[in-house]
Amino acid sequence: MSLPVTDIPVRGGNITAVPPLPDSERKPLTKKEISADHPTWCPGCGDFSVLALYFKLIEKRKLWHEKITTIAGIGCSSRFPYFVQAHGVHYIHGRALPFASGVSLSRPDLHVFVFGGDGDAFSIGGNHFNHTARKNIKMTYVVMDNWVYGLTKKQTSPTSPPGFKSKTDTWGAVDQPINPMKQAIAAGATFVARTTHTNPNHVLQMMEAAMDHDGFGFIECLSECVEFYPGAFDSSNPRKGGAFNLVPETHDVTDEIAAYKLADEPFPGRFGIFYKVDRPTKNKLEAGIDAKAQEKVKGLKHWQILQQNFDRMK
Ligand SMILES: Cc1ncc(C[n+]2csc(CCOP(=O)(O)OP(=O)(O)O)c2C)c(N)n1
Ligand code: SF4
Ligand SMILES: [Mg+2]
Repeated sequence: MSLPVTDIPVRGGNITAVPPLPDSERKPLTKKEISADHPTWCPGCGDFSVLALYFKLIEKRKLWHEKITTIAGIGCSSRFPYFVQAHGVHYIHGRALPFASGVSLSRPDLHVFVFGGDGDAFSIGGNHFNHTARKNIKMTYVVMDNWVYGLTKKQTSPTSPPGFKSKTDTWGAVDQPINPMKQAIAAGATFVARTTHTNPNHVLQMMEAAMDHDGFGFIECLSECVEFYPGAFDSSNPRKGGAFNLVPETHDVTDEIAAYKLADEPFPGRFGIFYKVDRPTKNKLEAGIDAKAQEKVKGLKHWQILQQNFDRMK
């Protein structure tokens, strides 16, 4: 559906908004049109492949600039939005999800993609992860898990395995690591999947499935930090003598306990969708409240209702 040509008043005159072509006539964005700055990641970093697959997703699914937003916190992986020529935010460390929640709830027409690292997601942002998951706010969250803080040059992360030697654990990590899959399921995420940067087709498949899910879609994507944790995921990579085992076809994705059991398998474990259930999103629940309130205020605009409330407080 094309919009009418409109004049938008600006200082010094009007500008004419040209109506967009109908979706059916628009061409998918090309990589050239969606890539921004040259990524500053180390050569060989796993994050490159995740970015390349995001571009592929945008092209394949005909996602145009005005339909999506790309949000991240802080970290090497969180530099993501810099490299995407689209609306996006490089936000505060660990706070990408609350920001993304605001965007998702206020702009249900957008698809919100969030990218970040294991530290950003489970350390400083751990609290936000749990709450965004339980609220089932519609978005796709890809955690590029490299088992280390890359940007700050090798500290232990919440997913680093015991014994990992880093600047914060010179004798080797002693703490029990977080299992991102179990964490996501327990927190109430309604879509939980696992993939690895060394299998591009699988990454794309998981991103598409998460995007199509109506709710909080979480993907743990193993993404090697070749600088500070080289070889971490070799045992999951058939090209390095490892094993890439898919979730068994018989697995029931709505069975929470079965999903837990899959998540409990020792590394390299399984890849694919562990858990997927339908539960109303906060977006839908709030829209319902809003619609009921609208009936009472007889078509007032949101800002007018706010104004009324402020006036009452005077
Ligand atoms: C409030 C705050 N605390 C600490 C930092 C320092 N810091 C920046 S990135 C980061 C960890 C990044 O690790 P991760 O999220 O795993 O991303 P990676 O670099 O590994 O992709 C830390 C501790 C910061 N920028 N802001
Ligand atoms: S430090 Fe590690 S995570 Fe960061 S860009 Fe380099 S390889 Fe990637
Ligand atoms: Mg990391």
